[in-house]
This record gives sequence, structure tokens and C-alpha cells, in this order.
Amino acid sequence: MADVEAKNPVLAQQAEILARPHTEAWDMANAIRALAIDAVEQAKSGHPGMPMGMADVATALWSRFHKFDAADPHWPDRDRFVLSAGHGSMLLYALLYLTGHDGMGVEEIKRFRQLHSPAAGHPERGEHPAIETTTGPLGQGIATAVGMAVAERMLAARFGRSLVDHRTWVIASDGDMMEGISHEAAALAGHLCLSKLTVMYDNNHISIDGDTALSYSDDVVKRFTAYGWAAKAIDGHDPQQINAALSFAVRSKKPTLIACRTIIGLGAPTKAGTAATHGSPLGGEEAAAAKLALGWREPPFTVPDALLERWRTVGSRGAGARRAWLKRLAHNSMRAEFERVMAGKLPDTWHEAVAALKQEIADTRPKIATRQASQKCLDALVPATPELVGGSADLTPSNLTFVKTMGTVNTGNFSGRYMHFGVREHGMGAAANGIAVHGGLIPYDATFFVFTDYMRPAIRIAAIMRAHVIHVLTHDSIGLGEDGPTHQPIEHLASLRAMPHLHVFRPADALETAECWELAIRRSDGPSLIVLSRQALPALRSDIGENRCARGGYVVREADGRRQATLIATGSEVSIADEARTALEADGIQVAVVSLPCWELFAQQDEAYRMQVLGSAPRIGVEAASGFGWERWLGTDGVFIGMTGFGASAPYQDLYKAFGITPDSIAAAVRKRLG
Ligand SMILES: Cc1ncc(C[n+]2csc(CCOP(=O)(O)OP(=O)(O)O)c2C)c(N)n1
Ligand SMILES: [Mg+2]
Repeated sequence: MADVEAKNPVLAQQAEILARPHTEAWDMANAIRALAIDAVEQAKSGHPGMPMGMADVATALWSRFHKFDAADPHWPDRDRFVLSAGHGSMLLYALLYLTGHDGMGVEEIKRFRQLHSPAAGHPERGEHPAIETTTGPLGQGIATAVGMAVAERMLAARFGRSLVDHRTWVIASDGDMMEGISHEAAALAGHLCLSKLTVMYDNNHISIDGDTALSYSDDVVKRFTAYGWAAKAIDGHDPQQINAALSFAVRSKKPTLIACRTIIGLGAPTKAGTAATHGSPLGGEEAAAAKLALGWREPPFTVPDALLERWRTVGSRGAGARRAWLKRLAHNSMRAEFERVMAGKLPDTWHEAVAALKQEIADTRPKIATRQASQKCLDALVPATPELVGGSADLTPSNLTFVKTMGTVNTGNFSGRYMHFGVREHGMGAAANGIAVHGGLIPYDATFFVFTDYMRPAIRIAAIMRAHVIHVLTHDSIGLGEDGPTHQPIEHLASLRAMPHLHVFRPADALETAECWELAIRRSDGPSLIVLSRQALPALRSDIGENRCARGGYVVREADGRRQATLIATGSEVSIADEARTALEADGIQVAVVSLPCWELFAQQDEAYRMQVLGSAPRIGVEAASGFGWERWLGTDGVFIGMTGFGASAPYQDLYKAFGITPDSIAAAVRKRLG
């Protein structure tokens, strides 16, 4: 043993920890460790090290502090628990099983990482009601939790503490801390003084490549202190220190970070404290020896009755608090409204505001930028939809996303509905996810379309989770003009259209903008992007009977006679195509103009409708963006007019000319195509 310890000095520390006098909490934590070991062995894949290292912290947190009732994982005033280090998923599944959650029995644990098991490789929201958010991409969880903590404060400001008074707990790892998004999220949380947010940081000094010293020498406690958090370091295997730190967190007037020094894979006789326990099964021999060292003598997947009973009492610890809360809810004058927003049901009258706006647009036919039209939509929707909350990553005057009556959120004041996220697109996207999955609010956020690159991982998680998040993305093409190629999106439409579950809307005028907003508000099974122009666009339509964007694409202007060509465009290019149509019709060439504001919805229509819209005449696609993906609508003999490289800095009218996206060039392309 001395030899092994010389090679791996952590083993001496491990020996000291194993030799400590142990209490009941140790046995409870060992149940987590044993289940993690067994599930990973059985699956022949997974991450045993983190659950083994953080079992003591998780046991203290769940058995004394985390407010939940396993009988009702939907209880709105439960604390939220986020396993940011999602690779340690067995930690969460073990906790859910041990505390008696329906749908996470030992059979599910035995099917860890198998098809249709709720115990998936990484925690996935929707697989089990007690999985609050999907994690795995490091850093997302901690930033999502910031959104959850914001949602809690906003709802508490609206409904009062008797209905909304819960905490957000996060377990995060070295990788979470290294990721840039954790910096954005932690800075925002510190600024907003989210005192009910606590991060238990698994400070195990190990990541995949080995010792974190290879790449990481942050003083995390100092870092978080500088962000305005209360932070301290503890021994993550000492229940007394853990409990004291958790009590400290509950008392703190600031968000808290507890850096828990742990040993990854605690118990493994040779591999503990090394990256070898991070993401592979321990192996039969090491696994057996680990259990022996921990004092665990049960067969695989077996927790002794008395210990399971002890854990089950933890699972019902919150039952009394939940019953008391239900009584308070029953007598609360805002009960109906609270239940409505938590159920994600829109107010009965929300639609009237949209209808009135559409009528006004139809009557006045404004020539405005679609970002301005979006502002009008928000002016109508915000008063009509109290659960709608918004924000921008420091581009409010450009995104046009603020409505005066909203009031702004700031330190100590969460009665407002608008957040200044600062220049933190990635953190903003994840926070919006957290607000959405918390329940009770519908978040929209905003930035320039080009900076979706900075928030794409959060958009992707929302898409996987089917979270109801709306992204308002202005300055959508070379049409933004002088700011030049760094700010002009080219490949963004194509790349985001490639993402499953996402609805990418690019409205062509004010009326389409209202229709797209309507669809985004109504859509509760996934995120929507509303992609908007900086430049003014003429009104194309006045018909408001039917939401024509709902089918994703439609004929804006039919050909005067038999169609000889179909011009298919989106957003700002629809009116350019429409001008080309006028010129062509004057020449006796009969063309239709199709607007395709949402490809995903159009793709869902039946073949007959799509054929009727796209027609059998030659198709010409027009979009001031990359043509990647347009073959889908144009077929192999279609023509695409758009961008083939990056943009340039100039007034936008000059850019459209320089890149050949004009009525003339479209008309010329049609003539050429028709030979
Ligand atoms: C954004 C992102 N990059 C990379 C990975 C792959 N990955 C999974 S865990 C991990 C790091 C492991 O170190 P740590 O976070 O300290 O976890 P521990 O090994 O201590 O459990 C990496 C790079 C990931 N999940 N997410
Ligand atoms: Mg680590």
C-alpha cells in the first residue's frame, strides 16, 4: 500500500477519511456511491468518480436543506436542484431513487444509460419530473440555475413569499468553473445579489486530462468573492463542515459558493483521486475493493432496508411544508392567476391585444423595420401577458425590446419584468432557459442575430428540452449596413435552421412580425427565434383573417396568369422579390412571390400545400444570406440569389447592389432561367 500511496498521494488522504469515525450520514452517502459504482459497471460506461466524491455533500444537502417532497416533484415552491456537472448523473438518479421518487426505481437505475431509461447518460429534463433541467455541456447548469433563481425572485415579487419562497442549489465541477459561461452567470448572480442561490463546487482538482493544475490555477473562492458572492472552502467529506457551510449559505445575504475539497472516486483503492475514475467503470476488482474500503457489504443494487427507510424519510421530509403551502395557496387571493401561470396557460384575453395590433397594422400599412414592428408587438403583448418577461444583452435601444411599463429588474428589486443582462449572450441564453423551466414565466431575450454564435449552446439545450424561450434577434443581414462583416449574419439562418425543435422566424413586414410573435407566444413546446431587420420594409399585406405565417410559407402575390416562375424569399428580401415581380409582370412574365418566414412550419405542411405554394414553375430563392439549405425548396434546377461570402461595411442600399440582391438582378435571373 505504501508504494501505491507514494505514487498517488491522495490515497494517504483517502485513508485518513476512511478511518474517521463515521455517522449515519456516511452510510447514507455510501448508498449513493455503491449505486453509482454498480450502475456504471452494469452499463459498462458512465462517470462513477464524481458521485463517489460528492456523495457526502449531496447527502447533507438533500437530507437537511433541500426542500422537496418526493410525492410531488411538481410542487411549485420546491427548491430547485441543478446538477451542473451532468456527467455525474448517477448522483442525481441515486438521490431520486433513494428518496422514493416514482419513476426512478432500482429497475431504472439498473438500466442506466440504456434506451428509454429515465436514467440517461446525462440528466435530461422530461425524462423524469424531478430532473429540473438538462445538463452535460459544462457551465450550462450553473447559468441555467441563475435564471431559475431570478424567476423565483420575480414570482415572489409578484405573488408574495407565502407562495414563492424557495432556493436554488447547484452542484458544479472544475469544468463548470473553467467554462466562460460560468463567469458570465456568476457575475450576473453576484450583481443581482441572488442570495437564495448556492453552488456546491466539487473542488476535486481533477478533470479528464488529469490534475487541473495542468490548465487551471484560479482561486475560485476569491473569484466568486470578487463577483459579490459569499464564498468559503471546506472539506467536502466532513459532514460537520458541510452542514455548517450549508447553514451559512441559507443565512447569507449574497449568493454563496462553497468550494468542497473532495477526492474523486472516494473509496477506490488505487484509482481514487485520479482521472481514471472520471468517466469509466472502476472495473470489477477495483469496484469490489472500493465497496470493501467504504464498509459496504451489500450485493449490487441493494440498499439495506433500514438505510433505505432512512432515505425514504428524507424523501418525505418536505411533505409538511408542502401541505402547509397548499393551504396557503387555497386561501390566497391570487390563486387562480398563480395556477394559470404555473400551468403555462396563456390568459384568456391575450389574443385580443394581438388582434387589435394586426388591425392597426392592416389599416396603417406602416413602412418600418421589423425590429420596430416587434417593439409594437411587445407594446401590445406585455400588458396582455403578465408572464412575459424580457431582456437584452446590452442592446436594448437596438433590439427594441423594452416596454416602459415593464420596469427593470435590479439588485434587490425584482418587481420589474425587464432584465439588463449585460454583454453576456451565453449567460443570458442559459438564464432564459432557467426562467422558462422554472415555470410561471415566458422569457424573451435579445441580441444581434450574429451573436447567436455566442449563445448557441444555450439555444441548443432549450431545443433539446423543448423550453418555451423566445429569442429576439435584430440586425439580421447585410441590411444592417455600415457595421460591416463582423456584424452581418451570413450562415446563421442556415445553421439555426439545421437545429431540431427550433422555429426560426424571419418575418417580411410588420404584419408578418405580429403573426410570428403570436406563434412564438403560443408555441410552448420549444424555442422560437424571431429574426428581424434593422432597415425599414414596406407593408406587403393587409389581410388579417388568418395567421398566414402559421403554415410557415404562403403565396404573398400570385402570378397574374399561369405562373412562369416562383420567387421564394424571406424577411427583407420578400419586398425586393415583389419589386422584381412588378417589373417582370410589366414585361409579360408571370411570376408569383412566396414568403417563407418559418421553414420548420412549412416543412410540417402536407405535400399538396407545399406544392401549391412552391409551384411547378422554375423557382428562384432570394435571401441575403448563405444559400446552404435552399436546395430543399428550389430543387436541383432552382436559382439562388444571396450571399456567397461575408458582407462589407457600407450603407445597406449599396451593399444590396454590390452583392447583387436587387429587383433588377432577380428579374435578370428569371429571364435567364426562362431562356
Ligand atoms: C462544454 C463541455 N466541454 C467538454 C465536455 C466534456 N467533459 C465532460 S466532463 C469534463 C471535465 C471533467 O472535469 P470536471 O468537470 O472537474 O469533472 P470531474 O472529473 O471532477 O467529475 C469534460 C471536459 C463537456 N461535457 N462539456
Ligand atoms: Mg473535477
